[in-house]
Amino acid sequence: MPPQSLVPAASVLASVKAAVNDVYDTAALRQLDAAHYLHPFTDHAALKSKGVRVMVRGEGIYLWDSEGNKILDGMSGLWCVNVGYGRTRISEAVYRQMETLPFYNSFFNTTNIPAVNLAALLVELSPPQFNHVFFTGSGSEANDTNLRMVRRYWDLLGCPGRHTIISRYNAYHGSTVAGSALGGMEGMHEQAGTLPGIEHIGQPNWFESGQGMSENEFGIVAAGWLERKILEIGPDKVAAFIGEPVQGAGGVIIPPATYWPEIQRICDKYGVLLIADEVICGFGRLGAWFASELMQIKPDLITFAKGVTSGYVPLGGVLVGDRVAKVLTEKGGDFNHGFTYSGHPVACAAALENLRIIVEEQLVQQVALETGPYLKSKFASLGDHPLVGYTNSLGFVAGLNLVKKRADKPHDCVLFNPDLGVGMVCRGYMFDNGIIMRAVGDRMIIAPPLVMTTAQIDEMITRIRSALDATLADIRQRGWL
Ligand code: PXG
Repeated sequence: MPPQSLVPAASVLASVKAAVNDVYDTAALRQLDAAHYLHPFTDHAALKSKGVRVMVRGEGIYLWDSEGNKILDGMSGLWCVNVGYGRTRISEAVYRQMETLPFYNSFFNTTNIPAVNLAALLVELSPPQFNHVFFTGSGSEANDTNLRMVRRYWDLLGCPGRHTIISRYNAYHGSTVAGSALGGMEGMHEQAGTLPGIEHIGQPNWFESGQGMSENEFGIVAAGWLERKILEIGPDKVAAFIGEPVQGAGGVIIPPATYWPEIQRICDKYGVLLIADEVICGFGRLGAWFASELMQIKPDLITFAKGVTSGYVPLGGVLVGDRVAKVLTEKGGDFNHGFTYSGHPVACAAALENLRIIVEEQLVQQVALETGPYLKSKFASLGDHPLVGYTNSLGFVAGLNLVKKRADKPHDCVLFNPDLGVGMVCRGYMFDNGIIMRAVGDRMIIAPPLVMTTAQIDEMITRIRSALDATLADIRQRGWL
């Protein structure tokens, strides 16, 4: 008799039915999901009553669910499927690597070929101060690495008191203990607490906080909050400042042009390391290989993940600039940090093929010069809708604020009571209109795959407009207007 523990596993496997002609048993899948699968960032009681949407297939910029609905993916999965779905080249590269060497670690004086090649390629694609890469399995782990690395850097320089990292409210830097503490999400801090030695300043959100100022005036004011915080803590205690060039999960907050150069000036003035979290912004998302180039900053560390593999296989890491790498590599001693899957050969093989596609299809140039500007003008045209108070975009991210009453000046718009959840209502209509658009409060955001064509942008804007019309009709009926 086999041990009892083998029996249930075998019975579950036997009961999982394959789809026949693309017809899925959605009810059964929903039931199993509700019974066993704890989803990230999810209210499970609410999810159980609604039931999940089961995604089964992707091709280009489109997804299909188990009920046969075709949906335009305006969010690239979760800000990551930059080259679109169904790229056989990546799956073949992964298959080849799995057949050759599915895994070996990078500890104990060993390495593997895809990791070496990927490190070299990332150095070639990144700004000139970067000559080293540390691999992780995710963006969260990469930001944990940043925290460990900058503290190690200052310790090696004989400044062990210089451990504080300054971040921003409403930032997202991941969901590990360090990632959530580095981030500035209230809901996460309430549940996970923060960590000693991490401080937060305000975000450069002109729509929310820039009343009475031009965007550029506000950019200088918001950057000034960093200087104030450094002086409050004491410059000899501040290790680094971390920020997303454009905040993603916080609602596509595109800072004024004056913000980042002023942040750089302040970091330089006090010798504070600058960390650009480019988990979303990197690999062409904003129309440059790295957003730091666009923002005219020279970070010491860049966090990456998502677009490096277009999400086909998990991979993250940190680009380590010369200032930090020199101290880490020359001062000697172990840096006691790393993960089983640091430099995973299969993930690195996926990244290499993904980056090859981005280079060969000139997707970064396409977003910078053709489709990004096209998206900008089309997205801005939504600004005449009675529900839309403010739109902006950069490269292939864009956002619009739903307002109760629109006005010519964004700050004169009347906002909805946030407790109504107008954004969530609108998100539902987006789904119904065959497009995935994310709601962050009452701000609706997109980050489409970089392969999206101008004709597909037209289709996306048409779908968004219909969903806005449906939202307007609904909330009128509810008496919210
Ligand atoms: N930094 C940034 C800037 C991110 O956007 C992470 C770090 C963490 O990466 P991992 O791979 O550990 O998830 C992210 C992730 C959202 C949403 O709601 C965004 C992310 C993750 C989950 C949800 O927009 N970004």
